Amino acid sequence: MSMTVWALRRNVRRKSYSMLVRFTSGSASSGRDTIKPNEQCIEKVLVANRGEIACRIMRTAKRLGIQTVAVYSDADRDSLHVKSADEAVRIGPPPARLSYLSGAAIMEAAARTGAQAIHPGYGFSSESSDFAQLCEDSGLTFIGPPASAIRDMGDKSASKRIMGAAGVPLVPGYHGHEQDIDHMKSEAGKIGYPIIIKPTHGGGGKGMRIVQSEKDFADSFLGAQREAAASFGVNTILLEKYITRPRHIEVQVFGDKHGNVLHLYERDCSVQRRHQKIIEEAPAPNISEKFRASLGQAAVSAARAVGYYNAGTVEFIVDTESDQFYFMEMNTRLQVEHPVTEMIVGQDLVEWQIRVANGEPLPISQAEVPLLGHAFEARIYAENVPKGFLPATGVLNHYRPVAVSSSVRVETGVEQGDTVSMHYDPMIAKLVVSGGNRGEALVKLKDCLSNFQVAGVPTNINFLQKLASHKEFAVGNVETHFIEHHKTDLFADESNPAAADLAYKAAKHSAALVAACVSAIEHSAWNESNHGKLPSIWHSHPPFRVHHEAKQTIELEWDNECEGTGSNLVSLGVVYQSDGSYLIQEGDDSPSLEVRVTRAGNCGFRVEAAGLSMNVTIAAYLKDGYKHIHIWHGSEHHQFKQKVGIEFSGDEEGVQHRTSSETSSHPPGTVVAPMAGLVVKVLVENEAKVDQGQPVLVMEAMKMEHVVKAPSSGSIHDLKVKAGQQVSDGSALFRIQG
Ligand code: MV4
Repeated sequence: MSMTVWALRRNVRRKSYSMLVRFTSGSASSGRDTIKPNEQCIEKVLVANRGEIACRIMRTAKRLGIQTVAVYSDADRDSLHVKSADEAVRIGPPPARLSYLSGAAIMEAAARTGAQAIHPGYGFSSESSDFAQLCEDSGLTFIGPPASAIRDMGDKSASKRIMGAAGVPLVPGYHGHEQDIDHMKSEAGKIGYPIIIKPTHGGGGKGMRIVQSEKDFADSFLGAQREAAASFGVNTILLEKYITRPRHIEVQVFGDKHGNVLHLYERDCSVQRRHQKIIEEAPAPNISEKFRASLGQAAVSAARAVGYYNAGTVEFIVDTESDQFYFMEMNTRLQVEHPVTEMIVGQDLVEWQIRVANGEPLPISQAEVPLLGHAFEARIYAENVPKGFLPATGVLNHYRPVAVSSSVRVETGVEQGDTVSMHYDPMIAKLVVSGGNRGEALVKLKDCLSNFQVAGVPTNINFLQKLASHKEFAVGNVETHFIEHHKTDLFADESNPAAADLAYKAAKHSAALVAACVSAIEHSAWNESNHGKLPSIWHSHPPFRVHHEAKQTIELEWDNECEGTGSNLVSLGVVYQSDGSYLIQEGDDSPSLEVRVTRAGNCGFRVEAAGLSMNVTIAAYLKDGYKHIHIWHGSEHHQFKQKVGIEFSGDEEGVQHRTSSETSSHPPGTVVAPMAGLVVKVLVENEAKVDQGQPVLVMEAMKMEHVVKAPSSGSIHDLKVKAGQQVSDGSALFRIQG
């Protein structure tokens, strides 16, 4: 789409960026502005970032025929952004200040690879005027705004003075240099309480204080000063009238080096938590065309006031009581949520950034900016929602984002098997969807969220689904306190027994499907392990009946998101019937469910239960002495865990040693196989005395070795497995007797 637009302006079709540069250099008359014939030409770009944004920038660079250089810390050696680049340079150890924030290491990487330009992405050095200056001083093109604009906008008081002078609406407030407490207090009195105190440098809500009345002013002011000094190295403060129920609406602006500035409509980013945006959308819902046009004009005035070029965002808060909008700050970078704008204007903003950095004029005029429907972005984080949104780390044992299309984008920097580390932002992916209107886009958002599969680390996907499904969200009633105002609807509520009962019923049904699918895996694993050793008759369909007519018990513990809601144990009887189906019975007196299972590829199953046929995905992994099993079907996702009877090498210290006696029908002290796999080595013999933690045998599954250790000291009995033997999940390996 964007290529077409650029091509149309110059009335020529192009395939690569270098062709375009040659063309524009020689055809100054076709552009809005004269382009110098000695136009610089970016042929190799270094991306000074990691994760999804590094991948996203490199994708556009590649499409334009530009070579890409990634930089990486030791924690990211095998990351997707490194694999996505033509070349990659190690820049230091995991801590960002020693790698991604090291200007010197990045300059060296650029020199070593011959990159002519640096794209900073967002975060890290993207809003450092020093870094922008360092690039220019090193003869590199900084793909971003002029260093002076970064500096101007970095000081929130200075930026407000500039914007006020340019006629951009400001919240009544005080942005002066005089910082004496008595002077500030009298300014606060003039503004009228409640007021908000903000540090002039830094952002993200840090150091901000809401003051309800004059008696609280001194404490809040001094506290904010201390926090600002500690966090930003500058203790200057500004004061504003506090807007109680604002919306956060920001306008995407773009300027070129020829003085052209335009806006690409607005995004509503009101749905946030602790200044962390969660769902963003474009355009903003429930605003008039007139209001939209005023916002756009104010944003363009703001950008012009600082001689802006490249991508920028002008942030406003909108007072939902008075419908007034006010300038808050200007972000001088490409923002995380830029894809929702790209979706509604059909443009590639990274392409615009590169071309503008290269000296080209903007490809379209304000009047030519289309408004194509509606888009949402949901940020998928590795975090523990019930534990107060604590950032989570760990291995993405199962990672299957939704399929992308012209209306669905998945911006991600990770793959299945990657580790979400503690060193960086725990964002796993951005899910971006668009539709002809808000309703269509919202349906798609909910559908994609329910099909976005992540297992291994806890995520906020379920929470995002609740947000997207909220009735107030459906009608676009968003504001910055949305999550707080609707917390009873958004968080699992123990005090609502009807809802809890419904959730438990749904989980129990999913558990029955898990039991059937797991049994099917065991059966086929058994068949595969005996392949070639049994007459061919056993390989016919239905598979060999391992436990024909015998009742097996599977116990699952529902990993309920809502803690403390009583027992989450589900005990399931499984009977394999002669027609190949499974009879699953929950408890002893509930009716049994007949389930037919057909395997459908890796992790996939076709399942028919009580006449309902559906696609099911199952993922399982071992962690912290538990086997975790996830199931996805329809719009449901449930997770269960089972205690495993062994400990694995590589497990964390202090993990409880567990034997199957607590969970199954094996004799006490039995150690069971945690998964279907191959016994590689048996290290001890029957009757041998072993110490607690001593390796007994080595298993291999999924190309990984697991050392099965003695759960306690004692002697080994009933050790019947031999090296080379395939064992099924949960089967007895040996028994330990104290
Ligand atoms: C405000 C405000 C109300 N009144 N300014 C927060 C981040 C920064 N970019 C602007 N922010 C705000 N500025 C005035 N004059 C409300 C916010 C705000 C907020 C404030 C406290 C706690 C949570 C908040 C969430 C979003 C916005």
